Amino acid sequence: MSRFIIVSNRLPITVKSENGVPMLSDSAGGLATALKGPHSKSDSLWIGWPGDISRIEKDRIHELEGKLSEKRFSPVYLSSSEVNKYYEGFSNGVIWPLYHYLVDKVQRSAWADWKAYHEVNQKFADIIASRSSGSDMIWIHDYQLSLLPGLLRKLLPNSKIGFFLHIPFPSSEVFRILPWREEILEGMLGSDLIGFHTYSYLRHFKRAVAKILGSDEDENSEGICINGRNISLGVFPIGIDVERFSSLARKDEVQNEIEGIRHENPDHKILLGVDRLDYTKGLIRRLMSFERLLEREPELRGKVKLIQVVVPSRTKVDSYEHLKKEMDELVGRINSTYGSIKSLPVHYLYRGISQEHLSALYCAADVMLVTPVRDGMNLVAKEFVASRNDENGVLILSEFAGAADELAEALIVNPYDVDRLALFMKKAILMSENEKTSRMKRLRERVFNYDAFHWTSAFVNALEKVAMPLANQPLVISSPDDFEKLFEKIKRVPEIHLFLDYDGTLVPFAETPEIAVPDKELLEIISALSVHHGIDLHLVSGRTRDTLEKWFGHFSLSLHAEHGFFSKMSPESEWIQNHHENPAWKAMLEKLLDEYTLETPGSMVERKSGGVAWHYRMSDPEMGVKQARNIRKRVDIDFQGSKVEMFNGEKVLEFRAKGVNKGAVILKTLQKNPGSSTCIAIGDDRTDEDMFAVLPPGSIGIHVGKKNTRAAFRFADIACTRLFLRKLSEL
Ligand code: GDG
Repeated sequence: MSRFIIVSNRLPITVKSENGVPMLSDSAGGLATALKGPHSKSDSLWIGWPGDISRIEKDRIHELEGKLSEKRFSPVYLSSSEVNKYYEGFSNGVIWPLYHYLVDKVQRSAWADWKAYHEVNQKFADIIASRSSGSDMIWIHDYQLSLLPGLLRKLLPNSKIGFFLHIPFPSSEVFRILPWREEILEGMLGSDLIGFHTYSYLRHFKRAVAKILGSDEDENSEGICINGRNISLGVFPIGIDVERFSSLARKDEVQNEIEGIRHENPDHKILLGVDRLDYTKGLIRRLMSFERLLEREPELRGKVKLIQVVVPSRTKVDSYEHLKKEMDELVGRINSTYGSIKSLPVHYLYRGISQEHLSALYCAADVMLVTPVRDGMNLVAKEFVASRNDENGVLILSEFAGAADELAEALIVNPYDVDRLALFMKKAILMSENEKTSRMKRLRERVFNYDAFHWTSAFVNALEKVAMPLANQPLVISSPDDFEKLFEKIKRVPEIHLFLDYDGTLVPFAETPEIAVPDKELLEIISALSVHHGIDLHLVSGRTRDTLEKWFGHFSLSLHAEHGFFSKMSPESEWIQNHHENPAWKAMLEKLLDEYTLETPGSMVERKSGGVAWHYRMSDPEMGVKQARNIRKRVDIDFQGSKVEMFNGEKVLEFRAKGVNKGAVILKTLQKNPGSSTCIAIGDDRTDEDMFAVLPPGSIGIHVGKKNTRAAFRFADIACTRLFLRKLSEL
């Protein structure tokens, strides 16, 4: 029976030991809250690390497991070395700073923890696979587990896998710093659906895939097509449990505490910050702005105070220890300069506080400061809004927090601009009651409508809808055993017509077409096939006659140049032109393509007799795709009625006379050889699909690579094609 499985680095509980007896307490984090609903309502399983259990006595572990299992939690135990390397090291020392654009905070020593990161992701994959029915819906969370979808896909090909990234996905310019960028992207792409908080994170991801893995960037599509699979991408901004925060704020105990906070300095305006100690949170710049406010606005001195709660975290890491020291010094400087015997401008609490206390602070604040230099979403901003049943209070929100995309009625600031942030603090303090209420009303509407439960159901519904993987997918052929099965099909046939594409099928793509010269190994394979009595060999390429002649003219085979515009059936015969249209459009088209080539660095025009091609392999991928689209639009209009056909190849836009295509080459061959109709066609791009489309029954179509195809079989790469052809020549 299939189930819903949630996977996160940490289980949403804390394990404590009371005299060696394991005790569980629920954690109130954002993720735990958001997923509490679906986890309690369904028969789901939640898999993750239960935290440090070293204090639990060995013979009590089964008791712990019983308690976990009652809550449908399934533990992944991690050793202290695994926690140090996978979690503290690679996740928090490399990915965390890099994805938050803080490249100088990347810990050089944690670079070496990649191996442990990979191993722990594999450990999660093995444990999930052992607990899965094989067709479950699995929702994986966050950057600690970015390899997991890919590893799991190999073990559970029929499961639906969703992945949500809770932190930003950075610009591809920053992401590509990572030496393991391919592995991380391929890991995430094992999913069927990948969710992000904002559209810009999604764009960055798509761009990184195009740039690093070389997929075509299709702006019109919401997803990515790679490895023969479609992966959906979506924007799902996380919400909070609004009712919990709103009702907490109404509790008597909280109301009393609000009175207490206000009573302490009744004429003071309160600015509030609540953050985990982290360099992403913009704490130093926030304090500097507050200092600037006091420096520039003497009349506010003694009338404003900043309450800053900082929750200790990652205390053993140098950069965090340094940040703590900087904070202490800055708070000391501000308080000693602007404080008085009666009051201090900064109230700095370096500890976690209770939910009730937090709620009281949210309600007592005149201004909430959420000014991270980078933050995936930031839940504090939403919790503040949900707590303000009085529709009062001003939210100052960094434009670099994901929440800024949703909470437009906040005062949106650049946290790096210390002067301006100080000005915004003043603006917020002096804001009229009317303006505060009207802004807060709108903020509350948004936060209440898109709450935690909306977030969960939006993601789960989208995951339910994504196409089931592997239906109608070509069979992957990878080993000599697999070849044997194919050979069984053709062994009894007297003659095989073998149609081979060249670029991307027999040789890898080179930066420019002229570099992709056949190597010694390939020439040996072609030579062996060409002398085989049972094989009628055809090379069907988009290349020109001259090139094919130069490289393969001396072999006993048929050459088809420019997608079949010209053919040469043997070394002795002449080239024949299969189509007799005079391409009147060609000169005009070449002129147009020359113009685009000038505007598009890295692009080039390839002139052929029957057509022309515009290559953009070497261009910036986004620009190349955009310019190709512009060219298509121009051609659609300017060449209406011309007998020109255009299509996208592998980073190339091809133009040729209508009716010329590789499929026509196969049809002509079969016409000449009625009765013996077994064909093998091997190719990698869109032009080869024309061959697969016309293959008669009993034939074999093989796509090389990772694209969607109508071929029934797939080779992973060129090495596989070559191995197959070598074995075929030995039959
Ligand atoms: C990741 C992303 C994204 C803080 N101090 C106290 C306290 N808190 C609670 C807040 C809030 C949470 O911690 C912090 O919110 P974040 O948004 O930073 O959440 P994280 O899970 O740390 O971070 C982030 C989030 O995932 C969700 O996708 O928004 O961008 O980095 O809930 O209330 N709670 C209590 N005492 C405190 O002193 N009780």
